[in-house]
Amino acid sequence: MAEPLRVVVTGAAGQIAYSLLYMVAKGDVFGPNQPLILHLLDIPPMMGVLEGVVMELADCALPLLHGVVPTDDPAVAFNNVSAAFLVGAMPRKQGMERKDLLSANVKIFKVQGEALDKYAKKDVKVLVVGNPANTNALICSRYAPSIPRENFTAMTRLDQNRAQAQIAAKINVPVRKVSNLIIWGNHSSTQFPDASHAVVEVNGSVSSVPEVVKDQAWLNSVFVETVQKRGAAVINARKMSSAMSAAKAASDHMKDWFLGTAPERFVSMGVLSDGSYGAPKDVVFSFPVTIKAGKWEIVQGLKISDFARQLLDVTGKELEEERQEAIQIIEA
Ligand code: NAX
Repeated sequence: MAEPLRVVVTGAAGQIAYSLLYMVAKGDVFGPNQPLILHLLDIPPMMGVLEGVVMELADCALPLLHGVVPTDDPAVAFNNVSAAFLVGAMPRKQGMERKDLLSANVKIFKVQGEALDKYAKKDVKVLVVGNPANTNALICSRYAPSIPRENFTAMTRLDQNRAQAQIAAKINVPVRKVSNLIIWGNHSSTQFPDASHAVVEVNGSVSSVPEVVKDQAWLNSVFVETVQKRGAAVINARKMSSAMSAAKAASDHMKDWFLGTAPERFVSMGVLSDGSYGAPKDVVFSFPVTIKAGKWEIVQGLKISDFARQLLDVTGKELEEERQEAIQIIEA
């Protein structure tokens, strides 16, 4: 059997981690033959709760789980890790705008960037889940100069999975039949969920989603808004933010990053922008990517309609504004 891989989950006493830790520890992400040592980071007041999580992980009697390291010390948490799920942050509460979160959260990601730089493996793959995820990932990468910037990504996979579920329901096919949905831009209400390049398998043949849906007005309005506002809808119903689905999305993201995407298929990830599709450079922007041997590559050459262009510009502008605000907060 392979050597155990060290994986850190921050916010380990929180609600997303409660689902995520089980998925990771039972092999959903790194495969059924990869033993793991889980490092669990949270803040000092949560150490009691974390102890309960550690007990439950032990009580799951999971064969792949070779060790658990609970801690409130980033130096211990990030030591020698190959993968990092940065979940810990202040979650969005009912009625709270994402921008309110920026100030509280960018400082956390500066500290964690510095700790990754000092203690993690140099090829660590970092997935930022904590909001505002894109800008937190950007800040984190800036404070970890010894780690390649492409190793810092932000999660828009939950939005992609939500989009996929909406399309599957509309066409009335199982969700696994639908793929190549794109989330462009920020993980916020300005994101652009785009079905124009999506495909659906019907009776063994692959068709374009817009051709099957035959309702461009719905794709440009109800579909986009439903996905954009799904997080708020879950909060309204549950009185808490998405957790099980967020954990599943984090698993999907990291699994594809480690194990690669299927032929002809792409997934969406917030990655450092090189200006593709007219997006602003040097922000973490969600693009469609393919992944091979642990390296992502932005899918090129997709046609962008005038409608899409407008929405891409809006979300790009928001990310530039967030970057500016974040830098001001940190430098103040
Ligand atoms: P919880 O409040 O349940 O858990 C967060 C945990 O993080 C808490 O245990 C807290 O003590 C811990 N924490 C706070 N500061 C920390 C620090 N400096 N180091 C380590 N741990 C720290 O929130 P939860 O529902 O689990 O959500 C976590 C984050 O995910 C939030 O920022 C939330 O907004 C974000 N989300 C991101 C999504 C995405 O698609 N990118 C979707 C789901 C979710 O809303």
